[in-house]
Amino acid sequence: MDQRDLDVLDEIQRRVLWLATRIVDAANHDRGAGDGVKVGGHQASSASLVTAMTALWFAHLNAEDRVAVKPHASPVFHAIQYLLGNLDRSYLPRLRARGGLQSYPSRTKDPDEVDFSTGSVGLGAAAPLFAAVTRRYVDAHFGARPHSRFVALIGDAELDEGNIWEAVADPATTGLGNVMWVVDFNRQSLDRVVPGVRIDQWRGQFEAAGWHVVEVKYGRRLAEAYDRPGGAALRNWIDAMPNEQYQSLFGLTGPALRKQFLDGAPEGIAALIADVSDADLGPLVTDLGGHDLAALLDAYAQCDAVTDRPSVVFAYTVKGWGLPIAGNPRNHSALLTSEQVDALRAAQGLTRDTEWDRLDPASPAGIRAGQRREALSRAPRERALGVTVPQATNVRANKPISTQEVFGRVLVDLARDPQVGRYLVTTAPDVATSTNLAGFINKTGVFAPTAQRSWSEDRMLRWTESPEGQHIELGISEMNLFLLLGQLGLAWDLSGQPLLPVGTVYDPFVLRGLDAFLYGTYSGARFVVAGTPSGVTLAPEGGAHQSTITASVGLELPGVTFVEPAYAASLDWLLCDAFGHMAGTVRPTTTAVPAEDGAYYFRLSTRPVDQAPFEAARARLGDAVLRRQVLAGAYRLVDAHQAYPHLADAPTVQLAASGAVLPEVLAAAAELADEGVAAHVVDVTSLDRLYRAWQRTLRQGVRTATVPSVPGALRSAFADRVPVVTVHDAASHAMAWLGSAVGASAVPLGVDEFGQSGSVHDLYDLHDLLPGSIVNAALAALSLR
Ligand SMILES: Cc1ncc(C[n+]2csc(CCOP(=O)(O)OP(=O)(O)O)c2C)c(N)n1
Ligand SMILES: [Mg+2]
Repeated sequence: MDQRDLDVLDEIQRRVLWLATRIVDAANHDRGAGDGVKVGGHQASSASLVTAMTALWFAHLNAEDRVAVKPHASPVFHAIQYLLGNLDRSYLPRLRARGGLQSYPSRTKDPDEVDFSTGSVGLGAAAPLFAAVTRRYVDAHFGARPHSRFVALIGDAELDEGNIWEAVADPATTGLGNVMWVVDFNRQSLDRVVPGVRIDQWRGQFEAAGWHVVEVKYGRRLAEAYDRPGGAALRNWIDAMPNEQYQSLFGLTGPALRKQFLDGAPEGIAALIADVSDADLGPLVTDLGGHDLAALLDAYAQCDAVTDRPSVVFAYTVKGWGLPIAGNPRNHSALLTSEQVDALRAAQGLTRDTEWDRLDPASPAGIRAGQRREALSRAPRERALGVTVPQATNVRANKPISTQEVFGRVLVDLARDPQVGRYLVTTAPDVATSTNLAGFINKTGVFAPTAQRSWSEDRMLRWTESPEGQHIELGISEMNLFLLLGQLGLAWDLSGQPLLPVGTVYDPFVLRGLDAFLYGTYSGARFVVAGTPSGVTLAPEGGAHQSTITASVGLELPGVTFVEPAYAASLDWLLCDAFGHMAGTVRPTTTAVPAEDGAYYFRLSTRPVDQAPFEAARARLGDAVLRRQVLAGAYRLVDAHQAYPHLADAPTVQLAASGAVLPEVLAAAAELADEGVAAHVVDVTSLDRLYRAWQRTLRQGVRTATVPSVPGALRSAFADRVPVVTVHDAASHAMAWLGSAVGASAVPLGVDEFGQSGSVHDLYDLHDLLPGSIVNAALAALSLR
């Protein structure tokens, strides 16, 4: 790239800086009087990345490359998309407005094409690494895709997030030469100038994990000064200076700047800068490489040349570069005053009439933008897999069996399916065998970029590692699990191949990965995750492994369908249906279930459960009706009036339960019958679908001021206005709403304390989940009426 090209890029980056700054300014100052809540936006954090991002989009990236943008640099991203012609001008004054540009880049909400959502720092940063893991898998299984580079633009304080290092350290992410992280190394976080010089520690951590590290520390002015006689001493002094002192220079000029710069400096430094004028001193000593286009492009090229491992570029930058707030320790959410914005506009040669203009298409900068727009345009990608997933597998259970075991068997059976099998990919954070993925692993093998020799023979588990394997094993990091699931679930877009990803995790540790779970679903990823075993039913495992709030988490997470079946056939149907939704090919029999587009969370158990009651319900309702109700979220497992005709006129209750506690609930119903109370038993297979159905009709009523109807899923399983006992191996709160939904009093039973070790019976006793307690709860519900 010659000087003329660099000058064009420099002109472009000045415009990017202006637009990014003005986008935030307009959000705060141009829109009508607000509601007292600050609008916000990050002019300083944006300015910091202007050079690195201009170099990427206007000189370095190819159409197939994918980039995660530091959340608070979203104005820079949108400014660039606007200059490229990919964003309508009407959006520019609408940062942080409803339907406008999102505060942080969003795949699903922004009007221009965002590759990775970001916002929760650390997660978006790691996402491209897992997208590259996914690409390596896709290339090995489905043929090489056009080459992509996966880039992350990361704030330096993001490196304080542990998930970054979990991702870097995992063997599954090694050797990915198509990954480049660019660290916006401005030495400032939100609150402060970060103390100490941390680069040596970070460099060591990356290198220990096998990464290629590049530092872009100084710009050309300083590089030239270092080449002069005595330059080495100057460099040593700047290198050794504490961050806080260095950052303080940005706010100073003239003799004050010189004095501060020399404070603590060794003998001779003053003489070295004696011939630098006061006016030139600031630009000289703050001349950092992260604002030197040529130095950055050179660093990117160095990363391209290293193809056997990921690269990280430490780009030394100035937070607030080019703005009056540069380097100010309190600049994180500082906004320029209107006068300062006016001055910046004037310095750009722009007026109020021309301030939002694109680059003149006839100018060299405008021509470059036009060329880059073409070079970066991509063909649309297909989301649907387009294969037919069966409604059920061949898995049969004729003895007591746990849902965890059925889950493993269904996956093995689907792995044999000629259409579906090859798209399945499983992953687990070191719990594959203890969550029943062994059968699948035996059948399909473990994924490794190159075939590995197996050193031990184990007939129960053949751990064969090769590029054909369909299980990706992770170290114990639930963050990594959900980050990988999220990226496998976006493979249709980021790697041009839809997949059917499945992850397993001990249910309590869903919470450990929760922010990454949310990240994946916020990004619109489709995957299945099984939390197993769950609740206190994993009894001897004890309190530290018992999950109680996960049912509520599953119920409440948007973009996630939460299911908790108890019986083998219902799990089989639900899992096949989930894959059908993910493949984009759900058949008409499941129209009772509204359109779902996202992830599925199966909460499972290791408790073997007798299947006979389910078969009795199947005989009573018929296969088709039962399946439809199971998918809709609930069915009547026992109809008291059919089971106990002599109780036709007796007081009636309904016992609603999910998952492993159903045997106790059935026993309670039998006891109640002995006491002359008719108790229906409702198996709630998906609390989530049921709740959504209820909410839909309620909201419809609220919005249209009409009387809400009772949704079909509730009507077919529950009796209207009949008292309810809910029984759940989870916080009692999750099911408590069912009382209002059926219009009757309710007594919710569940686990609301930390648990301890014991047998299932011991723990059910401790938490009032035994039949005797359920009977008493039913009598209480009847008397509350
Ligand atoms: C998980 C999480 N915690 C906290 C925040 C709030 N936050 C946003 S930016 C930021 C500081 C980031 O500093 P750095 O990464 O160095 O970015 P800079 O603005 O300096 O470029 C913080 C604490 C967040 N967005 N996400
Ligand atoms: Mg920073």
